[in-house]
Amino acid sequence: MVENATGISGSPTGRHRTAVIVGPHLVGKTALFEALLEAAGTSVRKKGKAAVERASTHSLTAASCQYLGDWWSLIDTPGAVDFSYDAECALAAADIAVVVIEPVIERAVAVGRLLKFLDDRAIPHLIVVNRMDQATVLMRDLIAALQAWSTRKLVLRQVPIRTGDKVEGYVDLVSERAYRWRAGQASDQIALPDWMKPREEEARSTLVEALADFDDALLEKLLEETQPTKGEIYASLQADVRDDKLVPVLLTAAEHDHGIRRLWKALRHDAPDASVAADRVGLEGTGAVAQVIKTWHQGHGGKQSLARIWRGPVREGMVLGGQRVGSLTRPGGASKLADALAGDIVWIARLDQAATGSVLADGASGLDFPEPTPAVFRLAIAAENRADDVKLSAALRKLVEEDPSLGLLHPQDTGETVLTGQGEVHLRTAIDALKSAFGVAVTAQAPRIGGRETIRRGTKLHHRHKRQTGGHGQFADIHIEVKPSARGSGFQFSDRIVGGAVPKQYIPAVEEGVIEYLAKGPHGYPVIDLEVVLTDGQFHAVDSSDMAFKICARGAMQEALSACEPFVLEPIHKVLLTAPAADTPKVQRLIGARRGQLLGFDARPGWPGWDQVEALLPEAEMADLIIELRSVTQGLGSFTHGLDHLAEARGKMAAKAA
Ligand SMILES: Nc1nc2c(ncn2[C@@H]2O[C@H](COP(=O)(O)OP(=O)(O)OP(=O)(O)O)[C@@H](O)[C@H]2O)c(=O)[nH]1
Ligand SMILES: [Mg+2]
Repeated sequence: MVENATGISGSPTGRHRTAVIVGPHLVGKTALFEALLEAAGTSVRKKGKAAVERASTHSLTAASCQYLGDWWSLIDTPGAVDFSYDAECALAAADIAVVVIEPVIERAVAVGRLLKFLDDRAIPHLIVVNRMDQATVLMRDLIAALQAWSTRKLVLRQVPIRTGDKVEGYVDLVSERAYRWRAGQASDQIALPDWMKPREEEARSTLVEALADFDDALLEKLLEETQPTKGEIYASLQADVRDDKLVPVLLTAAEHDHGIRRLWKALRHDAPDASVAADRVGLEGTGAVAQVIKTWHQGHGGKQSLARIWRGPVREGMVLGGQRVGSLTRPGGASKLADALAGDIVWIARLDQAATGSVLADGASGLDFPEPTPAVFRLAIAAENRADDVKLSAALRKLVEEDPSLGLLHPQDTGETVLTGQGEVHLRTAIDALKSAFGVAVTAQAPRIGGRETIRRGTKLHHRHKRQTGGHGQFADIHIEVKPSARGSGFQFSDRIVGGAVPKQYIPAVEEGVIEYLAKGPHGYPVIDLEVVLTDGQFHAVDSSDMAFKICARGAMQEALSACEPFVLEPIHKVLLTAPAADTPKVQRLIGARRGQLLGFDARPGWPGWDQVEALLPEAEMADLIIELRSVTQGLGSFTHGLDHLAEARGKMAAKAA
């Protein structure tokens, strides 16, 4: 059976919109996703599965459904910071974002980065305060705390009705109707309790005044002390959400299906049409355009790409941007889709060239895609079985294509394959996928540090290489002078040979031997910042050769270095740490505890409420930096870094070397 774009049941309108559910870790996003689908008659809940068993989300999940005749794609995203790039990819496809939070004032900060992401891109959004069954805070205090993290006006759309400490239902501030929640069912309309009236009126005027800020007609009415009609309020709210001027705040308890229908109605009414998102992202050109928000390599199933259709129709068999479009299905849909239209989210089979973020279009589309944040955690990996090496590199390529917030490095110094990403869980999950999806078992460990070594003092030395083994012998004899040189000067070689003591033709061989030796000094690291001078020597007319002088130079260097007090240099990085301003002292302490040198701190440009701290930190102290940084910043701190200079190792590296 083939579905067409207008669907198969109900009396569909042909409208298709995408709501992306985002928010911090464990606030109940997946519970809300499931509750919304359940209320739309598309259950994905696993029968008998206890709520506590629900796994933390590691990857975006899409589903499609109809609600009151409209098509919807819902995308659930991970809240864990390790997987935040998936949420950003999903938001690239959003007509509206549903930002889920918990009713805890201290956790308001956790949504700051996300609200900034939405504000920077002007993505229309609602805020849903979930876990209202456990709420003890006053909503106005919560909104005030959240407001610090948003440049848009946040306004309550509902106020809770409490009996004692318990929230039993809500008053809708536009319709002024009161409801009592019932588990798994539509709420009961009840009479608005008298004692609630003053609070309801206050919250309603806050809402209407917020709307009047962007609506002159409404403002005029308020000034004339005329009550705007419900229709006017609805229209004003809809326009402000569409234009991302204002953010309504709704209340749910997803685990108990409370507030779900109210949320559906808000989405249905206030989520803008697909054309609004197309304008926002700057869609250009003509003809069909699809954007891949995530690809998956699925073994025998081949590659599957989840794509937003920006301009339709997209059909199986058409060639778009040089790629043949495979079969189309809606997420969760069993049957193929004949044609996909703007606003739709579909699985496209076998787009061989596509990666996460790819745009399929003939000609320019004007679309871009969020860049992953720079990696903050790395592990050196190797196939458990050397025979899997080729399989491993192919699998790694595919993983990075699926998730560009992973990365691969091949540092020359250490020869390791280093997997980089957004945190330990991120990399462990990738390593599990290497095994489960690609059949490659790998070992993982902290990457080796690319150290160097140098010398504290110089020496002069005479070394002779002489061997008589049948036929030709080997003979070379040199005098060298080894001197430390300035940090950063690298290595210089020169000679002061006079009278052909070492014939010119052999001098390059001496230099080669020295360079070969310097690749791995007494501590096992490349030796730098020294000068070697060939001052004198002897040769033999028959037995001398390039090889003999090279071996002689290596031997001379080995002997010389042991007299030069070699020591290890470790890489020091310049690190820029970012965190909510309240956590800055903790970040500074962390730098101190890691042999770091604080360079300064400042307000983070463009990030109200955030600070940045600049410091110098030994690379050896950075392997688990993100873990501790997150633990002292409610998971919100992050950093970027780059090699600054080399300095004498004092920590683990120096100890290991001794
Ligand atoms: N009391 C209560 N618990 C809830 C509610 N919604 C979700 N939970 C519980 O909170 C826990 C986390 O819920 P999830 O839906 O997995 O949270 P999430 O936001 O998807 O988490 P991540 O995907 O890891 O970011 C689960 O144990 C849920 O049963 C709610 O409204 N009330
Ligand atoms: Mg989840």
